[in-house]
Amino acid sequence: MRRPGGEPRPRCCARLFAAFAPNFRQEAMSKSETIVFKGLEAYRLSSANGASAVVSRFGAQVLSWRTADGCEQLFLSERARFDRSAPIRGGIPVCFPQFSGLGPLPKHGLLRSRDWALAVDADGAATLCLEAAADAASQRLWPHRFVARLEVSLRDDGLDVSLAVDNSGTDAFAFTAALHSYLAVDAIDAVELHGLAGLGYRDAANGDALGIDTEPCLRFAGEIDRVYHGATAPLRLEAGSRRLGISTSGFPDVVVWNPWAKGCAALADMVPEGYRRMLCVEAAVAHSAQTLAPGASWRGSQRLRRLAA
Ligand code: TA6
Repeated sequence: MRRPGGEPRPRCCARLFAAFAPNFRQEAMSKSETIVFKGLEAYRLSSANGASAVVSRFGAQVLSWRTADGCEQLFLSERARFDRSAPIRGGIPVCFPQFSGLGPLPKHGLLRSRDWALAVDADGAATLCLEAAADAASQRLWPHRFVARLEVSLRDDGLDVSLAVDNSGTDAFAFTAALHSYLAVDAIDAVELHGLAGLGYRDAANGDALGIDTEPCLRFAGEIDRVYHGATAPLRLEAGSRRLGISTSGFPDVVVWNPWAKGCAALADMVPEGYRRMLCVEAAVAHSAQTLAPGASWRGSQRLRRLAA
């Protein structure tokens, strides 16, 4: 995407993308371009109505999603590190092949601190696909062959993010995974999350206690770190003037995380009050691992939609 020693230049691969994604419709004036964001090589997607998104090659991480009114919808910590020495705190980190500490691998797996390659770029369309495959480093820790693809599509009123995984090896493997979305809120204690009532969860903030959500909506007054099982119905985030619809496909679970004051203070890449302006609502495979036979593929996606106030 960059000329040697020169400025990044936009790429034009719309036909290639159309072959990859037959349902793709090129939206007038939508575009993708290569940019440098906080020193990292990244891609900016723009839609005709003025919405935009930024995706870093490092971690294939969405770092910004602005709706047409200019409002940033994702939280990105002021103290996030962009020197590639650590995962970036905020946006939408990709967790694979391990969610959190559910196994022997580094927390949240192997891909959030890795450079991904551009797989398909559609100049003229606000969609982009990045790819990361097993390499010598991943195989030292996890001896399986895989190809992971992250597809990001900016819509006029929303953002679709999909993670696809192929088992390109000769043995079956099992994985857990997440799109660890950090949603921006103005004040966490004024936030309501609707759609989880009646679901069972495991609460890592409470000794992995199991519970059932009996409240009509989730409100926040302290640390929360729950995996909701079988959370496949759409959710609605109400946070003052911010209203988001959150839906998933392929991911069976939803993780809700906020570290609150004490947990936040323990994170070097967060300002002390940072927890007040974020809520992670994550699309996850976390309750039970997903098994993938040789040659088989899996795909999960999270769709964020701005709702009218
Ligand atoms: O998804 C929730 C979680 O697993 C929490 O337990 C919390 O630790 C969070 O992820 C952030 O993890 P990180 O490694 O990015 O600090």
